[in-house]
Amino acid sequence: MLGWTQRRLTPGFSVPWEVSVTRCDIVGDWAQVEAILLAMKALVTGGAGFIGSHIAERLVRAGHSVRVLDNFSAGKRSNLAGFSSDVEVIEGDIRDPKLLSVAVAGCEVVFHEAALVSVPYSVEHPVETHEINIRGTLNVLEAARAARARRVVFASSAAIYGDDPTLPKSEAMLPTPISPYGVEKVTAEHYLRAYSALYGVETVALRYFNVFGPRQDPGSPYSGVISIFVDRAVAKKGVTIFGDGHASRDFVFVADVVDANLAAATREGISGQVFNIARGQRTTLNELAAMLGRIVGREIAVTHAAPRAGDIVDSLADVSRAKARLGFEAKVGVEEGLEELVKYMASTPLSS
Ligand code: UD2
Repeated sequence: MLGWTQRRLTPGFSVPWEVSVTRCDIVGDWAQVEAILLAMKALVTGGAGFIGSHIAERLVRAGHSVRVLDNFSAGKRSNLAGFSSDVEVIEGDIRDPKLLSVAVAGCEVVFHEAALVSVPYSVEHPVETHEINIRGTLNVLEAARAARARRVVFASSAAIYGDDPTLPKSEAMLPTPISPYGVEKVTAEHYLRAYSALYGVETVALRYFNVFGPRQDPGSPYSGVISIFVDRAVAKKGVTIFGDGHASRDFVFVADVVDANLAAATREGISGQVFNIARGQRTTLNELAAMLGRIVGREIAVTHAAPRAGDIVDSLADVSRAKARLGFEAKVGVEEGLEELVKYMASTPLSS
């Protein structure tokens, strides 16, 4: 494993992390020197989870130094397979401020993905999810402030929009969350903005819409609809659609969400801001089942059940702010992402 203060960009080319370009005696390749200067040390909280592990992997592949903090409640070591020797893994909880100060030490950017992500779970356990999603985020911000980290990029959620029927959802709308989870995410956003204004920690919040892709766990009743549908389709089973199937979501592929995170970590002049992260297109559940059928070459049997309590009907993001200020635009179409996910799920046995 590469040491924390020593990293290698190419075999045989290694420099101590702290070396500044004016002091370093690397001769020759300026592209390499530039890469060193642009490389960052990053902490990914929840870095063994679905989205966090994709962020960690992309950072590693781009030559950055990556530390992952995860309590492995939902995260899996198998999500780090393939690049685990290039990340430093700390097992622990964002509810532990002392551990966080160790985890953030020396990091320039923190990608804060750790959370209890289930809306229904937050409805059942609001005090527990408050502790993790609000107090835990405050702990991350405090650790970032103490460690003089440059920027915190936060995983917020479309849940902050609640059941406001206005479409598309724009960042200018007043948040009206209807679940503890939505309240927690918007509260955390307020903390981020305050930290940006008060303490000089740059902060950016990304409101994820319905993210899908490899490593999303299909195994719980709280799992994302696409992970459940693909898992069942690959196993040649039918799916259950809650409601008449006209409900729609703005699905966005996880690789695009990683792009958004990298832009949020590096763009200047966006501290204290929030951004919708989505494709800006709706797909209905019926369309999803039909698309999946085309991909697996077999019609998917659909059973309709009563709509899930608390579900919103339609979700669609206004993505113009992310495009204008982050330079972010989702590239992967829903069908293309589904194809990739089908291939992944067909070739990957479920692991715990
Ligand atoms: C997503 C996020 C959630 C929060 C919320 C904000 C996921 C997993 N959850 O919740 O964290 O950010 O957006 O609005 O991304 N459905 C079926 N059959 C199934 C499973 C689901 O029909 O087997 C339906 C479900 O009733 C809903 C739609 O699919 O109408 C999407 O459900 P979901 O759980 O994937 O995501 P959502 O939008 O409730």
